[in-house]
Amino acid sequence: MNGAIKFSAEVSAALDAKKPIVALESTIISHGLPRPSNLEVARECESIVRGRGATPATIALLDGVVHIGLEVNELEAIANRDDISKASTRDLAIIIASGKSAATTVAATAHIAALAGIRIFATGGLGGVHRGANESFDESADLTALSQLDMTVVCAGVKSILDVHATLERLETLAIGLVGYKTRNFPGFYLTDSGFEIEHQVDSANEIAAIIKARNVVQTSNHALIVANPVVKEMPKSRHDEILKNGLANAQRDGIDGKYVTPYLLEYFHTASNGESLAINTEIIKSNCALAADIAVALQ
Ligand code: PSU
Ligand code: MN
Repeated sequence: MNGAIKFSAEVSAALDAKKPIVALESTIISHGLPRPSNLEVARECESIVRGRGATPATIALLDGVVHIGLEVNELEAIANRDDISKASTRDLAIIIASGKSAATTVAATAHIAALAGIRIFATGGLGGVHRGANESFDESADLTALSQLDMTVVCAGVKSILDVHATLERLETLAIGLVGYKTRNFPGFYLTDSGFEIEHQVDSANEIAAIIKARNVVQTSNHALIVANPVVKEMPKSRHDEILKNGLANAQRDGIDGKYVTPYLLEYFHTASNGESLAINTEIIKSNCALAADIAVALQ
């Protein structure tokens, strides 16, 4: 690829040797977690992936260059610099051409990972259909991106700030595959169970690897596969629902919309729960990184 794309030494070596690689997104670092936890979690995620025999490829844009795999100072920049915007797929070329910097969402990260031939991706919770989307039309570009990419995404379902039922319907329409990891209850990010069922349960990384191979045989791999991995220790539902209600009301009061809604609500959760949601979010990401690495290794 050309000069607008740079691989880290580690990712470049792994690609050459055809070793298992896991893509990691950066919006969660810049806009989903507060400093200084964001950098700590980003580093831990990378080391979890390495510890299970795969190579982490954290993806972001720095000063007009797409980075696939970040060096130590680059990961710090994504966590700590104030000029890191939030880029979805449509923003990529604009950020590159203007020499700016941005963290990549699930949509943008999956797009770049697929370009590089990376097929496994770990995140926290997917974007989806927002509550009130029938009026606001706010549906994450994560869904459209995943409807057209060969990617297996490990996540704790979709964020509980969303309209989960509408999001599940959209996943079906968009032919995005969905399996529950050791569960048939669709996880709700901070909650282990969103209240909706999943048809298919898998119980091991090997089973998921077999599905990925079968996707190639029947050529459904041009749409993503979601592996929904529930968090072990959830937030008490009554507290969750209370915080969410207040967060949504505050967002409306403050006129928050578009790409700012999700970071606003996550930040609201972290503050209002006195860090409880932060601890859960951290567990979610770490556990998803571990499973994604196991899948990448099982695929070899
Ligand atoms: N998962 C998390 N924290 C996050 C995100 C996911 O635990 O911050 C990010 C992802 O980058 C996802 C984005 O793509 O939130 C969704 O934003 P939106 O709803 O604006 O599409
Ligand atoms: Mn949106």
